[in-house]
Amino acid sequence: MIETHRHGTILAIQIGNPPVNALSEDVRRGIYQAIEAAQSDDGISAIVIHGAGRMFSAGADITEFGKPLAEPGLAVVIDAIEASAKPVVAAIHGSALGGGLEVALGAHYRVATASAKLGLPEVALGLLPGAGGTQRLPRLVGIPAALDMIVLGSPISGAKALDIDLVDKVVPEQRLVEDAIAYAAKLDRPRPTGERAVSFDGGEFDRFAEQNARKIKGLDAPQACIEAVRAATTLSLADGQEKERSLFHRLMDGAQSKALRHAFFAERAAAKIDGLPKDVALRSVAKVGVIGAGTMGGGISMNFLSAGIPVTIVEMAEEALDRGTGLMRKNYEATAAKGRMTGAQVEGALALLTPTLDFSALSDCDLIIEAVYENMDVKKEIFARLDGIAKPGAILASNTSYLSVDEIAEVTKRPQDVVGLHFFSPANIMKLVEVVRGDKTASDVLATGMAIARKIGKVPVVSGVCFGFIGNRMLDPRLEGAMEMLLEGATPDQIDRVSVGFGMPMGPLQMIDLAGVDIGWHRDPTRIESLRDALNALGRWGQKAGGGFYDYDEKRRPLPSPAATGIIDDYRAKAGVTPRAISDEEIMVRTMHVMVNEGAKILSEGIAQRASDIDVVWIYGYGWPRHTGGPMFWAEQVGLTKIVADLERYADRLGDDFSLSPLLAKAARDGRSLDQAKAR
Ligand code: HSC
Repeated sequence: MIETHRHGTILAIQIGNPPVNALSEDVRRGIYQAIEAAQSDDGISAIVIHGAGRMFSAGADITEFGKPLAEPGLAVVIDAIEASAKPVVAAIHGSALGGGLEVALGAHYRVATASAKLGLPEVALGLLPGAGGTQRLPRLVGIPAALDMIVLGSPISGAKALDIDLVDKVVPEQRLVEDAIAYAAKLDRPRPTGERAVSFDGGEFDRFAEQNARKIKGLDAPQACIEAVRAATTLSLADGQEKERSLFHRLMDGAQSKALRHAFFAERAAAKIDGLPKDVALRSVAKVGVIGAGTMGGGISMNFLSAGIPVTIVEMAEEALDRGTGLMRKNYEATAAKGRMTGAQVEGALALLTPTLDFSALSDCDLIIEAVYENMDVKKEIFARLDGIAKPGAILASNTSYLSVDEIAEVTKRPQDVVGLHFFSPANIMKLVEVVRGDKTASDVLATGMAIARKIGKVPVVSGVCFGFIGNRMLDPRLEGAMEMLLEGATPDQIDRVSVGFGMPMGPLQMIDLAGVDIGWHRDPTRIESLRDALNALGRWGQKAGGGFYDYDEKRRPLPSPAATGIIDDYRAKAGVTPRAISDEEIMVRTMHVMVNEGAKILSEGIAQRASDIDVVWIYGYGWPRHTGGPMFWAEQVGLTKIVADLERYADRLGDDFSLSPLLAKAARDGRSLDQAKAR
């Protein structure tokens, strides 16, 4: 765990706790003992702390959270580092995150590689830096930079850290330890961070709160982070740390941190595929083909281009191809205008794109993704053609959001090479990719699908084949419930407010407005068999048509629509429905609980490998509020017994298609989690 080496009079303390050098009990004890022993060793003039392997340290060992804290605590170790009478240098490569950076802040001097990542991401776990970070960082870099790093959790590079005086020197990675030792050899005294005063003018907090109000609204941890940093401006290090500690414990015991820590591990668990050997050899993906230059095809292509992977994009007509590539350029330029890309990066990405009308240009691609509209016959025709031209071993993927990957694979002579790669709109931004495992999908194809999704910055989750896979299958009862309640008497605003109040980015009807009220519409304005038909017949197709359930202002904010209200009232009257009052509780059950019920079915059928995979799908695909942990975690926190009781209470309003998931009923009855109930 901890190794020490002497280099002349310099003691190097190496943290070795793979894979991320988490500061587990043994590591803490090892550092503490080495620092203490060095104090009375006349042969040691200075100390260097560095990490073995990929990084300095990813911070406290999150797996220890929730268990009794074993001594020495991290704050004690860091205080001992700072109190060292011999200068201590932290030598940082890879990542120094959370408690890892706090160790470096306790050191008297810091050297880092230019590409190292330094950050305090505790806020993403619903916590704050609890080992002195909120007190030491402002003393080193001032309030504005400290607030950015602590409250927003955004890491910075070693190069940027040098600019803001967080590190003293940037050195090349291959000479990190050697240069840190040489640096330490020249130091003659310690320089405790805690002895510095914080410079501030008082206005920093208000300015920060104003600029970031939207990002931190309703979240416990950012508020506590601000409070802790504020303490650094008035209290001594010791008193500030005490304040920090009490805020840390309050957050640790709260529901939000529990949910956020669940989300952290859920995301990593999703990377693990049942029944797949860990060492399965991946197929190489050096060139990608995309069929269809529509919004999805364009967005999907951008992900690969941005990751430096060449893309050949195929369309049927010149006009569609030009429109698609034009939109990609526009999107890239918008990103550049926000300062997130340079002009050279935009041109570099687009230079990797080959637009063509020639289908056979896909013959040298390693992965080909079909992204045309949802029609099984069209998809089958494309895959049959692909089978004829794709090179042996190429992965053939469909971006279908509902259709059977097995049925698509059947038209080829290589169903083992076929997989679903379901991106979410807008595909260049949304992080989720459902990697759909067909009956015959080969292990290496599945594993490559997961790996390539990660490579382009996505969060992949494996789904089995069913109509709508994990996400859209759960979306269906949610949207249906909303439409039915609208007919029964609720207003769009009343329905959506329940979801938005819960923390969703938008309600179900706002979502239909965004996707298009006319999706799947028969396009016959005289045939009015549903409320949706009635809206469509009068051109209320959603945002793209200026309005659907809502009108929209120039900032695309939804406004109550007298026109939509008129159409809804009229349709209700014609359908003989007398509107009734609908409670927020009923809306909750019919838009949220029904999803949990469908999720439980998805789990019991093996479409999702584990309940937490479903949470990841909803957090990254639909903006489910991360601080509630995802729908399945949320349901378990509410209590499955309550979820079941609520569903049963409204059973007669849930429609003939509704049936209670036997797995959900069993888990509730036995007082177990859904995964436990499934395993039995
Ligand atoms: C913290 O530091 C709190 C402190 O402020 C003070 C606490 C003191 C409290 C005192 C009381 C008052 N621990 O992500 P990967 C695992 S909070 C344990 O796939 P990458 C991960 O689960 C911490 N395990 O790798 C996975 O395990 P699996 C603040 C951790 O290369 C494996 O390592 N720090 C862990 O893509 C590989 O991870 C953070 O929030 C940890 N800290 O990314 C940083 N970190 O293989 C969290 C990772 O079994 N970590 N694991 O699935 C990360 O952001 C990423 O892991 C890295 C590496 C960017 C480091």
